[in-house]
Amino acid sequence: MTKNITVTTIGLGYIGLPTSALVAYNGIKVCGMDVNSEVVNTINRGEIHIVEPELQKYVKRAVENGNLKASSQVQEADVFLIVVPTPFKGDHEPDISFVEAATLNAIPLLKEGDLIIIESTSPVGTTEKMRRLIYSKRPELKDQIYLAYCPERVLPGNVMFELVNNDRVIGGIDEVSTEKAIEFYELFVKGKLHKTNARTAEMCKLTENASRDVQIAFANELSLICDKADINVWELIEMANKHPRVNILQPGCGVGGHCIAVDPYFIVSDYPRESQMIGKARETNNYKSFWVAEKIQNEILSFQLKNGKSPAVAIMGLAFKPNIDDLRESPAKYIAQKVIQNAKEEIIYFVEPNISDHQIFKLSDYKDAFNKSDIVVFLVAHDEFKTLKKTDDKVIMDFCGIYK
Ligand code: SAJ
Repeated sequence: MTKNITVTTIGLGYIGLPTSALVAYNGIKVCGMDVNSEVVNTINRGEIHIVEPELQKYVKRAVENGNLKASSQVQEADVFLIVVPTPFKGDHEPDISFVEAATLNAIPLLKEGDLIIIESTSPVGTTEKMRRLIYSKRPELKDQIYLAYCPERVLPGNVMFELVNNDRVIGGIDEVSTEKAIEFYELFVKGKLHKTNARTAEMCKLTENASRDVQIAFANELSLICDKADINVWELIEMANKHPRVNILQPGCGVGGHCIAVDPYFIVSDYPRESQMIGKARETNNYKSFWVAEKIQNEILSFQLKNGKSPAVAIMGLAFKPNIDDLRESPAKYIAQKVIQNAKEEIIYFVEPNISDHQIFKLSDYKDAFNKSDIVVFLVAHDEFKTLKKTDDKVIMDFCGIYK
């Protein structure tokens, strides 16, 4: 495959836009499609609608040299990349309707020799389903096109680096599709490209995130045990990790984001009997947030009983993980909401140094909130918080290891 191809990406979000920009940056003509016309206009001005380091530079350059344009319509191309969300429907069942809609949009434009790649996180069997859908509408294309699944595995905040340097797992519906997809990624990926089949590639993405979820659940479970056993969980984990074959992750106030707290359900939903541990890990990580909210409530009550007045409380951190501005599916945000719901007379300061304002939470400066509060609750281990000195006149509730 040469760089003389044309690419259409369907979906210009957190993965679709960086991927489109990177491919275009490498000298390939890309037309990105998004249903949101504001997103389309923003990109065509060379600007971006998401927060991601380095992305602006790539988009600006690619739009200016004419290799990247955005459109509300799917355009004809040699390679179609489907990078749309797969949310939930009902009780944590994966909803692949966006992947289906994207495929249906591309179908009338397909021609012999085209390559279609699905990158959206998808339940096992989705790529085969899309093959059936394509052939049902265009039977003459049977065995004339290539179709593969290749999950993204980039970490928000480091996307532009990881898109180039991470290894990729690529699984076609047949060997020749796998080969074609490998040729495509070779045009812009430096990491190794690993061949497999579509079902394994689909499950691989779900497995990666479920594996991390299970490991975090283990750490969170330990934190509950240690709370009862009067042991410092951070010290315990540090000590246990001195063993050459033990590597325990960190407990926190729950698991958030749009991937790790979501993808394991795609396995549980399709294989409920077999996925006991994966399902239990989801429960444990969700329970941890509930437990933290209860702990805060109890601490507020005991302060009132002891001092005959309501405390001032600082809720430190709202993002779903340290040093980012992303509040989607954030356990800290859930806990903050619980604290508001239960609040009576106490003053509550909400702190999130990575954003300037929020619709629900009136935000305070982190040093001010810390100094003015009787109870300080650390929910997210943002770097700023680590500079605050512990004092004996405050109750410190450290759920994310600020002072570990
Ligand atoms: N967390 C802990 N303890 C830890 C590590 C994380 O409580 O020791 C929590 C975080 O605070 C956060 C959640 O887990 O709430 C998820 O954070 P993360 O940094 O583990 O992962 P994400 O969601 O930012 O990105 C993950 C990555 N997957 C894996 O590491 C297996 C990334 O590579 C994927 O591309 C991304 O999901 C995705 O898009 O699927």
